[in-house]
Amino acid sequence: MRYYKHLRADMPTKDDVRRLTPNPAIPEVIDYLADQGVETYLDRFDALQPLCRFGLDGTCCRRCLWGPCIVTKTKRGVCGADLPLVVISNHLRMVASGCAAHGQHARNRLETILAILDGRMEGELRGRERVWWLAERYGISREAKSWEELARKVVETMLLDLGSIERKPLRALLALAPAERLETWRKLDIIPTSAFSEVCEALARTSLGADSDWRNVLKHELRVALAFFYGCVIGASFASEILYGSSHPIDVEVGFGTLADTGAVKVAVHGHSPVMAEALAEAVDSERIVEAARQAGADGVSLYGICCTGHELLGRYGIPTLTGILGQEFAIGTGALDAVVVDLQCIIPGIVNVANGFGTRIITTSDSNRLPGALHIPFKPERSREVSETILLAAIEAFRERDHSRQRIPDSHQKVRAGFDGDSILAAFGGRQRMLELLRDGRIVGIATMVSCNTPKVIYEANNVIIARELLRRGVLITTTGCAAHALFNAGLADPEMGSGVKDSLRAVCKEAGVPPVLPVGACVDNTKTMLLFKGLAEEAGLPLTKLPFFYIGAEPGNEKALGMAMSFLAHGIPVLTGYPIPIPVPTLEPREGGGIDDYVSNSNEIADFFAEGALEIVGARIYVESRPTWAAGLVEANMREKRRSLGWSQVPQGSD
Ligand code: XCC
Repeated sequence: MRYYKHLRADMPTKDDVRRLTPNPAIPEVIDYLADQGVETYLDRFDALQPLCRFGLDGTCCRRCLWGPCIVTKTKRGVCGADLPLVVISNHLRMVASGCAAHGQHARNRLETILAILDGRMEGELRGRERVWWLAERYGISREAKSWEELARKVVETMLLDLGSIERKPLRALLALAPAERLETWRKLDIIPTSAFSEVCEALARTSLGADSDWRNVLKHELRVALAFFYGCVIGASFASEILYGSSHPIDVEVGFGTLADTGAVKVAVHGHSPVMAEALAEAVDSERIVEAARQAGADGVSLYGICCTGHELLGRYGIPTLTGILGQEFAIGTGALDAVVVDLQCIIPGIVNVANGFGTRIITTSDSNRLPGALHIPFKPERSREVSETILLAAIEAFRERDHSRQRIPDSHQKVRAGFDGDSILAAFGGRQRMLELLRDGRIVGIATMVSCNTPKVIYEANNVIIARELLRRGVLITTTGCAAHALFNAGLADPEMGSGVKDSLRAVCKEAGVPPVLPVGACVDNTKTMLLFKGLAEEAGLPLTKLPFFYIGAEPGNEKALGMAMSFLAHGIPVLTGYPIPIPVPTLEPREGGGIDDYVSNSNEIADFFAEGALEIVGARIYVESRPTWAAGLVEANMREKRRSLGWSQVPQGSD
């Protein structure tokens, strides 16, 4: 391990990952790829060490051409910008970028709904309940003459939230946010307009000589975080439901072992948009594709999922997932995949090199996400069947041409019960009132959502898995999305039979409810489902979100989208744990000059202090940064116990019963 003193955190080497990852499939794949001379992110991460301190701390300012300026507590940039201004401006730009990214796939899905309504695309909208539900909340149910017209109005409203330049408050936020939060945000003056407008404002505000009051920049970050959630995340998640219907609990086998030779052409879908993946899922059984596969000597075409596109198909159809963002090279490195079809985001350029080593065809489908060396087949919703068949025929051709003898598939698969949402979780536990009772009496100590990405800065999947195991042992129920969910799947924690290592009282209630103690609720935009669950329980309790034992955990922060999600949960008053320092200087204790062994001064800064303390005063929650996963779980539990105590809820004995 490499120790970064100023972060007070380790970073693993490739060898550490190989020895210490909790995922049993990975050492075998790492060794195999090394044998084959194929480079992965692990090699590149090792080669880049040591990483730049100023980049890690967010103290390098590159927002104009006068610098770059490295600022410290005593040294300002050329324009006079000091450390808090540089750090928070950089941070805001990252959150704005995350907002743009989730906005991109919200737009992609919302436009698909309009294409169906206009008759430009074949298909029907399967999620009528979500349209009624939203229409009622937007106050447009009585105005529409037909169901289609209603759906159009709902989608147009969501598009306004995404991209209108009118200076009007974001509609979904007014319609869906808890009343207490609306009041808080109004007082803070952070109610956003549309997501894209707030992103533009963020870029303008952080340009040379613009907003130089770090507190005001931070206020805009909270505004962007709300636009991120109510404009983009809700837009994408609900659009998916309107298009394809809700997910339902479903049992599936997942992991690299599901690639074991079936004689089928194996195609992985990867990225975030369900639109192209859904079209492929329909086309695999078409006569033309079945026949083409047969002629190539294959037994049909099988689909697999990677990252969030994988979650979209997992929850609705039980299509197996393979891995999250950090495992994409490893999945291809099994040599089992004939093609990887990618849509939007989290598709790393390194996969082309690995794919070339195994004859796997990478097919890009969006102009926003091209890869040099890949085959590009633009996905057009209007010609979705035709394009899907062209893509699958290209995969079949790769199957025909490839050398299949170079496969090395680890025998690793896990049973998972996936496809939950707020309603199905409440139903399983007997409804809102009963679930609240379980929380009050301590059979469920608290609910944590474990979400977002993976990072090469921690041992592959380790932080997510260790924190989850520790929380289950302490009686905390977990919901999960995105790449965190893939890690928890691989560790067997979303298996409905999962029992050992779970606090007895939690195990008993999960058994009675027929659910695993880790509940997968979908892709990263489906954090809406956990938020609706939290909101429903808070309403039932008649309490603000800030008072309840809920937690947001990003154990392996890796993507700008994850920073935005953390900030949006924080703005809701839900405490955040980040499992590795994010680009904010970590406060340190330094020996006082001439002082004794216990005589230290705190070397902190305004931004770290805000996230650790100041946020508590204005939004009712704070960010914890803790890179040691067992300690991190302890912090979460302590916070939950503190809240239980102040609510007068029963105190549960610590540890396993
Ligand atoms: Fe991407 Fe969504 Fe993050 Fe995974 S979790 S690295 S955003 S695939 Ni959403």
